[in-house]
Amino acid sequence: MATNRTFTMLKPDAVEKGHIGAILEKITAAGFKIVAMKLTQMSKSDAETFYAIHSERPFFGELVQYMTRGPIVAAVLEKDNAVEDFRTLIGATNPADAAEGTIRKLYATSMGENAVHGSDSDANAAIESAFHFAGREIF
Ligand code: IDP
Ligand code: MG
Repeated sequence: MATNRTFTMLKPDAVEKGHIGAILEKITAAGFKIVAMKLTQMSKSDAETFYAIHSERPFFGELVQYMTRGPIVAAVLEKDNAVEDFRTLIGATNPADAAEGTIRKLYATSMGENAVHGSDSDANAAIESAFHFAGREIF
């Protein structure tokens, strides 16, 4: 996958609160092009695999419970410098620390329920996109 792409999820809290449209508007207004997108729900084993890097962390069980409790929007986004620029757009993991105007500052509830995921590297963007999408679903 090209390195000008990143992977995102609008997490269950954002979907439950009806924030899909507002968040997608922020994303496209910031210059990201949507090249794959779907409403889906992760199983327990999906979430355990997706977040395997955090399996030893004390919040892992809570994270899996949260991420599987309802539908998410998964998407692949394209823009120059996509990974870094998207992390800037979403803001810090803890919304209390997130900059004004960022998606997490606007829509996240807490460190755990923080509305949106953004890949942290080009390599992880490719892995995470392939986890959620078949090649023919990415344009
Ligand atoms: P990131 O999403 O900003 O990259 P990570 O450290 O990779 O943050 O953590 C992955 C996800 O795990 C976070 O987005 C959040 O949903 C959850 N998480 C991280 N730290 C905590 C915590 O201390 N308590 C509960 N959930 C957490
Ligand atoms: Mg992360």
